[in-house]
Amino acid sequence: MLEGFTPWPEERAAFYRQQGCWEGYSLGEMLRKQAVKRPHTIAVTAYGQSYTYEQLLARSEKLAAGFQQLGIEKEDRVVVQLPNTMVYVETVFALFLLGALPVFALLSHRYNEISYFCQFAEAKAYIASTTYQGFDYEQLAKQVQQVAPTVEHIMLAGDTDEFTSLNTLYREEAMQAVEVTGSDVAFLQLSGGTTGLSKLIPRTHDEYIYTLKRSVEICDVTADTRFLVVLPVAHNYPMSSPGILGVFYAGGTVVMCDTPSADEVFPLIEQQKITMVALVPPVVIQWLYAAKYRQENLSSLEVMLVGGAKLSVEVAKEVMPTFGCTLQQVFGMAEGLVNYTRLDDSEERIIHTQGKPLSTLDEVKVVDEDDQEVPVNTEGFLLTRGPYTIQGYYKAPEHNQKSFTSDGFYRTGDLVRVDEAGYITVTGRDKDQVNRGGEKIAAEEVENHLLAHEAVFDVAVVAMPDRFLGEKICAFIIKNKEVDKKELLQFLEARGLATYKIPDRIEWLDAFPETALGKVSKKELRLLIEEKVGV
Ligand code: OOB
Repeated sequence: MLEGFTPWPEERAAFYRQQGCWEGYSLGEMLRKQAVKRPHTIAVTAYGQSYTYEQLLARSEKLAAGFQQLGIEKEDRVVVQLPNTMVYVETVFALFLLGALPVFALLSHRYNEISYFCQFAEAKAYIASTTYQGFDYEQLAKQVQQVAPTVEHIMLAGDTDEFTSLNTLYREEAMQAVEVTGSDVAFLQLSGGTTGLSKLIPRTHDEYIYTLKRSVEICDVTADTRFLVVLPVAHNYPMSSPGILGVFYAGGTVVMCDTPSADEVFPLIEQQKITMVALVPPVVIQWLYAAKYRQENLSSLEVMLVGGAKLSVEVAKEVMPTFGCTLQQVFGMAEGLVNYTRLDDSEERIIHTQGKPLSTLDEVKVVDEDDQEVPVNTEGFLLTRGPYTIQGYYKAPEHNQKSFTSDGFYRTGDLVRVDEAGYITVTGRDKDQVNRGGEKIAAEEVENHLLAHEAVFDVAVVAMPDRFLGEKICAFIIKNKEVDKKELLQFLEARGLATYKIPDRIEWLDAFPETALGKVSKKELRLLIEEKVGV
């Protein structure tokens, strides 16, 4: 078993198997099954190039053979930082076939994050593009190489002199078979993080495939589904709720695009007869606006999933009349629990709630400060346990003590209300995090970087309301010598902090408001900035 992975207690694992949740096969096997069942169906289309299930499997196996020749083996960690492209899909399946573990980095991650993932996961390899959207990942790879001695291989999509080009790794000779079972860890996802750097989330093949199976049933994904992925596909949501893997599970077609911009996407929806999309709230707002002036025929759209951050009731109300498709809210987390509104739910429920758990075996508790359950329809902290919610972060025993109860419930840090029918409404958050249009930022991480600047005496990072993104990052700073905002932001950039974590606003203060216990009152700071921005 992978070191640093917290397994389910034996009794509960046996129960989930007996209930038929965990079926014992791997994600690589899932693709193999589809390649036999529907070899000639198009699995994925990206920028004019399409692969059938048979072709996708063949390409992934060839790449797996190349990885194998380099010495990449089962349970080796491989940091993957690729855009929504064919190469992404092939790379990820090649690693699944080998039982190697992708660590899903985001394109916006920089030196700070990538070097940490490589070091912490003791990665054997790092896979990225050479350049993408103006950023030089080859340069980043050089810097990472200096500080991550376990990284033996750097492979880039594109031409590279310094490193290995992924193109050169596709082998004609067959890969050697590797036994990968359902109970093996499939990959490491990133947590939004509440303290310091992101935690890594180990997910097994069994439990992930179970989420695909249930998501496909609930979202009605079939072999006829044409799913458009526009969000960064490394996120748990576009990957599996139902996401690209759900579509592969059902034998449908994934169309990949690397921008959610309506100008590019609307023509694609018309041309590709897209039936399903998964969006975050800011993209919905942009699409609603674009729908007023754009002329494309979007009538093929049947379902629009929206999640990752709270969708306001006002925006939710407009989706169905504007796009003529069903809105499906999804409230999930990379740690596990995923909730959906159901396609046949009343409009009232679809607009006002974030759905109910994907499985009847998901246990959901809403508790007060003392971990006591609160009555139905009362706000409280959401705790959960179930057949696909992790039992612990990767190699983080201390953090796990805080994040899980003694009987294995995950403390989500979300404030919710649950109604008589089990439908959840997200009412707030009890974690020190900013949810910037679906991207999660741990306040403490940004604070630590700012504190490293000599002019910063103290700092508190909070969420500030934003009409479009829902929330943005505001850093309140007490300075001990003159410094301007621009300099501080450049300082963060130079430290290699991911772009989405750079504060949107800096406010100077002479002192911080305090709680009765003498701690910085972030609640008051939030009120202060709310008043200022007046959203
Ligand atoms: C998804 O996963 P993560 O890990 O990026 O973020 C999880 C957190 C939740 O704990 C919650 O705070 C927030 O994101 N969240 C929502 C939400 N969906 C996620 N808050 C309010 N309303 C929603 N609909 O974001 C994720 C993973 C799988 C499926 C969907 C989203």
